[in-house]
Amino acid sequence: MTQAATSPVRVILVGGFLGAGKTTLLRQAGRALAAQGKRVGIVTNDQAQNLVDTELLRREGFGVEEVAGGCFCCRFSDLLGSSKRLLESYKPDVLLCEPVGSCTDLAATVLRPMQQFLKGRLDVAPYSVLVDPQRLKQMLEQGKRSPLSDKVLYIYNKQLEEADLIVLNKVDALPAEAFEALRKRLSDAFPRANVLALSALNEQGLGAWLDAVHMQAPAGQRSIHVNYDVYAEGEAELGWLNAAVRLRAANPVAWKPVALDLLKALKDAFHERSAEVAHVKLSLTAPGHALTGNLTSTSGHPFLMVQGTAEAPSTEALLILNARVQTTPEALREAVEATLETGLPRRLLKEIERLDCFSPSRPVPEHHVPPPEPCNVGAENPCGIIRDIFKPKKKQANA
Ligand SMILES: Nc1nc2c(ncn2[C@@H]2O[C@H](COP(=O)(O)OP(=O)(O)O)[C@@H](O)[C@H]2O)c(=O)[nH]1
Ligand SMILES: [Mg+2]
Repeated sequence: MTQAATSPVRVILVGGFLGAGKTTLLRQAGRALAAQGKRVGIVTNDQAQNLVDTELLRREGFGVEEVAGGCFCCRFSDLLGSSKRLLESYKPDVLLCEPVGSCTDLAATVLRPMQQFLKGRLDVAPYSVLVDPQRLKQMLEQGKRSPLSDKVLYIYNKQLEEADLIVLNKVDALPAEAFEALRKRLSDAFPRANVLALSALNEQGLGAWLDAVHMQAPAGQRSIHVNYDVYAEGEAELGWLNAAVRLRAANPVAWKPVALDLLKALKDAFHERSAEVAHVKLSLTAPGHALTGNLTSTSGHPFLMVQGTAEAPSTEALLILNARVQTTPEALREAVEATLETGLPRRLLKEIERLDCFSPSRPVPEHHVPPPEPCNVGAENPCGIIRDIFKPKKKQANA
């Protein structure tokens, strides 16, 4: 008996800078697809173990695999292994993938290799890159005083250059006029990409995005010029910390205020040290209780929130903390260790079960597949940073 041929599974990669809303979009898209009766597999990615996102998405009931210890491009074999495992054991109808938020050049190092190595089994969707409008607005308004360094902004720019779809997220977070002005600037600056507006959090525009990533359109075909020295230096300017801390108390504790106070204390600690937060994320889990907290900048009006269930107080919880902050690993570790002492109630006993702190090492992709048709995006400005891209183009001087 011959086996019926199965159609390839659509794989949807969602990139974009740290804190832009990738995991939120994957979660909401996963829920919407599951409501249509589809099985949703997800591959998450981090430079270290103990990723809050993985735990959060597993809690939702999706089939989740994690590629840890390096980004998708440097751990492509692991990504391939995880995707195959999900395809064979979980049998998803759709596969969603979230690369690390400081990565770029993914069309050449992840999307095209995936298409090549899993030909006939996976079908790569147009590549979406998410943008946080507040972060973008801050960069444009503050110019050279922008808290993120030029090399980090270089990565930010490269991420946008290679997008098939630029998704301006958090439409709920800005007045409509300001949001529309940003959307127009993105369209003008990146004319090759389709720019969509979305609120991943409240699902505004989610249907239109899902339609766009299910269209048969060119995916990951852009060739961009990436200067790997600048890219590596940009990533190295970000301190990365993942920690797992067991918290115990003699009497039951209500964990929500604990999570909120800890995030506030971390924000103050980074502010005092002039260290710009790219994204600090925490989860607190106790029996029947799961909270997630986020902080997506230090300066301006930091976006700080804690979501989750508030069940009966308990005497023990596991805190997982992921911090990506523009500072050295040593300074990051010092700030976090000090804040775990001062920002948590004194009556809590803290046991650090694991703490990894480093800055990402130079990206060395396993594969680099050129596009079918070469194009020269960024070649004229190989070290361009996001600010420059939005500057009005100078008229050519007459000779
Ligand atoms: N207001 C608002 N917040 C959002 C939206 N999407 C994500 N966020 C918040 O942005 C923060 C970072 O989101 P996350 O999905 O973890 O970002 P990631 O680092 O790109 O995966 C979280 O606090 C989210 O709740 C949105 O559409 N509107
Ligand atoms: Mg995430």
